[in-house]
Amino acid sequence: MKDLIEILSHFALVGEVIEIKPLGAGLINDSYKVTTTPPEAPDYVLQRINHTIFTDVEMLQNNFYRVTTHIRHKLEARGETDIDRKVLTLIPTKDHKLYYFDGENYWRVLLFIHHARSYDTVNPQYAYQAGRAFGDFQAMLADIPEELGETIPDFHNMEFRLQQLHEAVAADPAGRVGEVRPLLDAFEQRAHDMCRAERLHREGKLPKRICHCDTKVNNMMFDEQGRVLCVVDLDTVMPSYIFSDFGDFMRTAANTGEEDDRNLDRVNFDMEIFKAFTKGYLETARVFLTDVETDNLPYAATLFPYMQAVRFLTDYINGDTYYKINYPEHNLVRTRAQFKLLQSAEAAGPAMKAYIDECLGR
Ligand code: GN1
Ligand code: MG
Repeated sequence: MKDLIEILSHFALVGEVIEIKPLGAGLINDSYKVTTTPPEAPDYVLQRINHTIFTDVEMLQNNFYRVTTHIRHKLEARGETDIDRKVLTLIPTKDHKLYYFDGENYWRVLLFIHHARSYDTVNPQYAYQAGRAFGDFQAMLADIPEELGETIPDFHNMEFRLQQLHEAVAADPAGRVGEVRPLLDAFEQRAHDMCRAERLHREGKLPKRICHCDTKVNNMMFDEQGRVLCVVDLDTVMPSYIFSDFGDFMRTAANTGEEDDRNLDRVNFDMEIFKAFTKGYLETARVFLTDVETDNLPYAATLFPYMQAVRFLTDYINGDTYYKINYPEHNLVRTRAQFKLLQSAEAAGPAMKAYIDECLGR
């Protein structure tokens, strides 16, 4: 607490800090809620940036600043009110920098959004709203003037993720490859088809756009009336295929079980959530989407459970060096749950296509 206060003293805060407590359950950064006095003074979120994952903190924070400033201007132009709750606000340091480096760690401060909450599961009504919000997020960023950097190069590049898996298997540093052979075989069978996005991109048929790239359902804030306020967790906002945002939302929200469910019977692809999100997403995003993009939305819904399964399994084989784990086989349990979700999404492919055609009136 004392150290955190020292860190906060470098930022241009209003009010005096009276409480700092851990916030949220992200797998990557550490976050704290910072309460200040007097009560009218804003509260903040202090975050320690995981710079082993986001190695270029300068680029990360520049992207963050550009994206939030661009969205803020769009909201102002639309005449929106209460804008501080509808887009994240970075608080600079006293020497006008976007982060503070204490010699060991990188820190940033954001304005805390009051009376907002996120959910780990959503009903169709919320999914519809989230679809509209993520489509709108992409639409607002479609004309951002500067080129954004890739904060994690090849983040959602399926060919690259498979290559990482192959390297892990070849090295087998934790001696775990033997026990996961059947999973590896199942992943190999699908590898070619799952790399379709990279092929389409190379053929010039699929653009990269500014995407959120971590559209987990809990990265969306709702107000007390259940209306979407804003999208949070902007570290991975970067150029990608729109499949990233569509697919990762489905992966997390359209799963009837948990991301790390041990009971695979609970894990299934929920078509009601798919329909609700897709309807909202197409309403705000169809103005800029191409046919190749819309035709491949069912593929995106399978790509992300697959990619996440590959990433979890790679980390398991590497001896759990990337994701925070709660018990030794956690990454393997996560892998199996994502694989089950993939199989369920694959089975729903024709129904997904039919629904998209219906939405687009074709
Ligand atoms: C990580 O930290 P969190 O939970 O928002 C990861 C995502 C994964 C997700 C899996 C930078 O996100 O890509 O989909 O875990 N973020 C990074 O739960 O790797
Ligand atoms: Mg998150």
